[in-house]
Amino acid sequence: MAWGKRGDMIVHSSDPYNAEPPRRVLAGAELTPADAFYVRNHGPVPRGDPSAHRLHLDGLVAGPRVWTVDGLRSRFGEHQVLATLQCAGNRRAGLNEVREIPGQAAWGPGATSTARWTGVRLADVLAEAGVHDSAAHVAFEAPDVSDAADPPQRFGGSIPLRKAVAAEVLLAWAMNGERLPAVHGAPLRVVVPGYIGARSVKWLERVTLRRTPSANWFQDVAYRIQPDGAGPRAGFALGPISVNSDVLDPDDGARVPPGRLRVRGYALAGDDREVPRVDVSTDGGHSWVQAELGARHGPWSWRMWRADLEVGPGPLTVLARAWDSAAGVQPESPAQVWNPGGYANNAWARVRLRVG
Ligand SMILES: Nc1nc2c(c(=O)[nH]1)N[C@H]1C(S)=C(S)[C@@H](COP(=O)(O)O)O[C@H]1N2
Ligand SMILES: [Mo]
Repeated sequence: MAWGKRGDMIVHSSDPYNAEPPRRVLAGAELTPADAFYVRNHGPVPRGDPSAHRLHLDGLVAGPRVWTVDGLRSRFGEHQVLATLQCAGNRRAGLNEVREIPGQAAWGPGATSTARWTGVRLADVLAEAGVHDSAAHVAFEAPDVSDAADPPQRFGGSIPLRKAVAAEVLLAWAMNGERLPAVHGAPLRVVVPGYIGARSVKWLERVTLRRTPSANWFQDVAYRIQPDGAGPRAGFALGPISVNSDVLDPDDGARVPPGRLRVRGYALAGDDREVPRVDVSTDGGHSWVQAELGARHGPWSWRMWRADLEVGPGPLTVLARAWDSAAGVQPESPAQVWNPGGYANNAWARVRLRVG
């Protein structure tokens, strides 16, 4: 199987490799096994010798540094974070139903996966180098060159300095206790919990302290919420993700027997918010019942949920919506959040079933 993934991955493109697991596979586990974890690549996976890898730290720092992965491991304390990555293109398929977004893959809800990441804190590495007062953003760059960018360029992006120095942001070499697989960024990636997946740059080669956000195409042009019909740099760059959920089981379009129906799904709140409540409706959103929430793992991880419904024969639409701890709630319809890039669809989850 390509890149060590399961045979039933939904492959959006094979070169570069982009794939998400089917809904029911995600439903099975709080931690997504590496062979099911979604993959989002904008260019070829770098082929360099991992032991020759270097991390360059430069820009507005007192002392620029060059680190090996072993050097980072021996100099700084090791930390772990249980964190969900979610691509901003997750659930784009729902936006396509409103109006087609040309040239972008129709991702389902599976561009969301959770792992336990091991690494050093970016905060510790930055403190050691001495961050200049004028620095406000931390830019990341990797060696993979993407033809999707205009002009073609390396993949990169940035996060605000105040996020970069937060304890949850790691330079990671392992996921779920195993060395990072090549396709997930070996030997080193940054993990930015609570932010769109694009900021968790894989094969991380350069960290640059700047006054302004990264000028990389993937920060400055792509991964933005643009107004309809506006120019490429209009709108705003995505950062923290918005509260979201989806149904993972049963699958959209499934046939289920009448009687008790167990519905399962995930919910995820952005940045440092949590998911205190998930609602499910079978009457178009007139009335809602509260789902039972799974284990609480803190703000950086999704929260699994389930609801037991009594269902009679006929067509049935199951809706779900999550709330976050700032009382943010998912909007009803993808038409409310449609945007030209097809990002951040967090409209109510909706699966259409046939009972009987
Ligand atoms: N170097 C590099 N880093 C990258 C990307 C990429 O194409 N190149 N894709 C980003 C995007 S858009 C997402 S959603 C996540 C996906 O991480 P995964 O492939 O490990 O699931 O990686 C991010 N980091
Ligand atoms: Mo992404």
